[in-house]
Amino acid sequence: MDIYGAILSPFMARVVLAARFKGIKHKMSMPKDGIKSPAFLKMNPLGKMPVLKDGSTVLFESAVILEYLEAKYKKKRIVPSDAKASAKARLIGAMFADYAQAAILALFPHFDPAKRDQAVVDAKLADLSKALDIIEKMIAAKPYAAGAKFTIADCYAVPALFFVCAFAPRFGVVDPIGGRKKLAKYLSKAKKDKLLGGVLNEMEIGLKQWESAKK
Ligand SMILES: N[C@@H](CCC(=O)N[C@@H](CS)C(=O)NCC(=O)O)C(=O)O
Repeated sequence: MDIYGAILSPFMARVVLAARFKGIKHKMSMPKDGIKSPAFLKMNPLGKMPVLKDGSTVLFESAVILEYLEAKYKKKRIVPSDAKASAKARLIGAMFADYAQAAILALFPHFDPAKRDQAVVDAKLADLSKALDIIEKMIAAKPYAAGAKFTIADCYAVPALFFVCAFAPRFGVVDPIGGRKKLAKYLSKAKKDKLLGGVLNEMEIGLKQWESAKK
């Protein structure tokens, strides 16, 4: 199986986490001529990463890819079979992806302090803070996001937290986790976890490469 994209992308990282957790043999790579090349656009007309190629099956949209992996590789599940536990894991995942990560990504066009729209920045930072407050109430951190076991919630949580911690300080939020104790505990445990910590390290390396390529 091939997974196309770069691990720095939180959308890519969530898929890689699921594939590694499930022990799926795969190759991770950037498409040879980039994500806007005709060959890549044939696989994903949106020209976005990740793309999964499994034999004749070609998929894009990370949430759909996660569903595919879960349906095909059932031995190590990322979605609990119990309805309540499944909803809990999905809800935590949605808070990270659709609110915390989305708020950070919305700040990207405002990197340059000289060109930024401060009103938008303030609004998005408020959204981020609200999302993290809600997550603080929901997250288990025991040690995983939804409880004692790795779930889909962790696939969404760790890449989103990486982005929050890497980019919020650039907008003046020095300590984005703040006094949120469970979130801080979760992140500190994730850093020590082989799978989650490994991806956090790779994202850090990816960030450094991205930054030096921009110079
Ligand atoms: N909804 C998509 C979002 C994917 C996405 O936005 N990927 C970014 C990387 S972080 C990308 O490829 N952006 C390039 C572009 O939009 O031109 C998913 O979940 O897979």
